[in-house]
Amino acid sequence: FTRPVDITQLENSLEHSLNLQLNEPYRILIIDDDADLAARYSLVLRNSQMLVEILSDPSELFETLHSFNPEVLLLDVNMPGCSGPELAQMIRLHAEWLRVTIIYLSAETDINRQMAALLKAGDDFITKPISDNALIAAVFSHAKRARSLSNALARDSLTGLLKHADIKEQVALEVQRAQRNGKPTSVVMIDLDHFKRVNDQYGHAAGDNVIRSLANLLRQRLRRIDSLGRYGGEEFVAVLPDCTAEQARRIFDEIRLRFAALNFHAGTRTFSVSLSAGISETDGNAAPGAMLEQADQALYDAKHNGRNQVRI
Ligand code: GH3
Ligand code: MG
Ligand code: MG
Ligand code: MG
Repeated sequence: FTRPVDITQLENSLEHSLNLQLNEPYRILIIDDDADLAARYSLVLRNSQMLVEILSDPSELFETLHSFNPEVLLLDVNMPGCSGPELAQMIRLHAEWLRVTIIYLSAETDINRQMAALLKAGDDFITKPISDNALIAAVFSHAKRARSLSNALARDSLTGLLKHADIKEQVALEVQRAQRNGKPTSVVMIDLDHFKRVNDQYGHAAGDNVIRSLANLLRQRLRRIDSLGRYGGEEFVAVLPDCTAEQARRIFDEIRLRFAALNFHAGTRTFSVSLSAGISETDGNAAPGAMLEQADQALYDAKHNGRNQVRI
C-alpha cells in the first residue's frame, strides 16, 4: 500500500539536500540546420540565464546528450538528411533520456503534420516565428518541469531523501571538504529499534508510515547544509558539516526524544517507536568509508547498550 510520490514534498526536500542544483541554470540543446536561427534562439535563452548548446550535426546527438545532459531539446522538424521526429523517436528508445523534454520548433503550421510529429515522439510543438518572450516562457516552464521530475526520480520514493549511493557520495564530498577547510564534520547513522516487530504487529503499511515520519522529522530538524539519505530499509545517514560529534549528539538526542514521543496508529491501536544513532567525527585524515564504519560501530554500541540512545 505505498502511497504515490508526493512531488511537493520532494521539491521541498530538494532545497534541503542538493541546494546547489536549484541555482544551476537550465540546460537547453538546440538542433537546427539553420545556423543563424539557432544562434538567435540561443542568444535569447542565454540572456535569460539558460545554458545553451547548438548541435548542427545530428550524428553527434547521443555524445552531446551525455556530455551536456540537457533538460530541454529544441528540435527542428525539417532538416536535410534526417527529420526531427525520427531523432525524437531514437531518443525515446533510451530509457535514460526519458527525462529530456523534446519541443519541436518549426515553421510547420499544418495541424495534421504537427500531430503526426507529436504522435511519433516529442512533448510540445512551437511554431516559428515566435516572440522572444514566448520562447523564453515555453522553454522555462518545460525545463522547470523536466528538472523537478528528474530530481524526484533520483530520490527515494518513500521518503524523498537521497538514495544509498547518493548519500554515500555526499559523505565523501563533505569529509574531503572538511579535510581541506579544517572544520569538524559529523556523520550520523540512524536505525529504527525493533522494527521487525513493528511490521509484524502493525503491518507493513504502518511501518512505512513510521519511516516516512522519521524522514520528515529529520528534514525539519537539520540545517540546509546538512545532507540526508535513506541508507537502507529503516536506516538513515546524515552528514553535518561544521559540526562536532558532541554538537551532533545534542541535536540527535533531541530528535530521538521527539521521535519516541510520536504516536502512530494502526486501526484502533496506537504505538510508538524508538531509534538508535551512532556518530563519527572527522579527525583530519579520516577516509569517508572509515567515517561510515565508525558511525556504524557507534550505532552497534547503542543497540547493544539497550537501544533508544545516541552514541559517539
Ligand atoms: P534492531 O533494533 O536491532 O535494529 O532490530 P530491527 O528489528 O529493526 O532489525 P533490523 O534493523 O535488522 O531490521 C530491519 C527491518 O526493517 C527488516 C525489514 O522487515 C524492515 N524494513 C526494511 N525496509 C522497510 C520498508 O521499506 N518498509 C517497512 N515497513 N519495513 C522495512
Ligand atoms: Mg530546418
Ligand atoms: Mg532496526
Ligand atoms: Mg536496520
